[in-house]
Amino acid sequence: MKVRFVADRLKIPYRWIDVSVLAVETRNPEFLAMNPAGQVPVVMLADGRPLAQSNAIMLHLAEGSALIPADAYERALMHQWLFWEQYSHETAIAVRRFQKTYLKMPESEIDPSLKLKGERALALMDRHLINRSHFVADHLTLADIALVAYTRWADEAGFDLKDWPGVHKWVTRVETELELEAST
Ligand SMILES: N[C@@H](CCC(=O)N[C@@H](CS)C(=O)NCC(=O)O)C(=O)O
Repeated sequence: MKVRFVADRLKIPYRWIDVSVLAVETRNPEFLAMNPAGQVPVVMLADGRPLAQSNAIMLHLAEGSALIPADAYERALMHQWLFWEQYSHETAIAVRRFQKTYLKMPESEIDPSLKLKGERALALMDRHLINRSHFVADHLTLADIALVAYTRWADEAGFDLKDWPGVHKWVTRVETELELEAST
């Protein structure tokens, strides 16, 4: 969805192809030729070159746009959040959501450390958002888009965003900016 949000925001035309992880379509030879890691998302650029990893794709699509701050320090801060999202956020909230919602695993079978890790991530975001409208600078950047993608579905991962009101408010703001249907 991060890739789609950026493409829609920047009015970049695309053809969307659903690939089912559950049906193991990510292991087809044609898919592996595009991304040997066997993961979505992957894009095929207009010239036929593939690119994987959601944040790498966003960075490529958004080059030269207002979604990437012009100021070098602000740009570095945006990267700081993108790296953090991959290591400390997605690995807890997205993984729990996948296990609960798609694999339908009972709570007792889910690694309990994922809950704690997700709560820590949401608490850190909540603290950061005190007196801030966005993660970096005072406008929408890729940091917001990367973080909102799974945060807006945190309830499906077993987190109630009402416990982190700053995050909840920010999700609503970013959803409005991206013209998304409200998730909460
Ligand atoms: N860090 C990667 C994570 C990609 C990822 O984990 N994709 C999952 C679905 S959300 C997937 O394709 N899993 C299939 C698999 O690993 O076999 C990114 O942000 O693009």
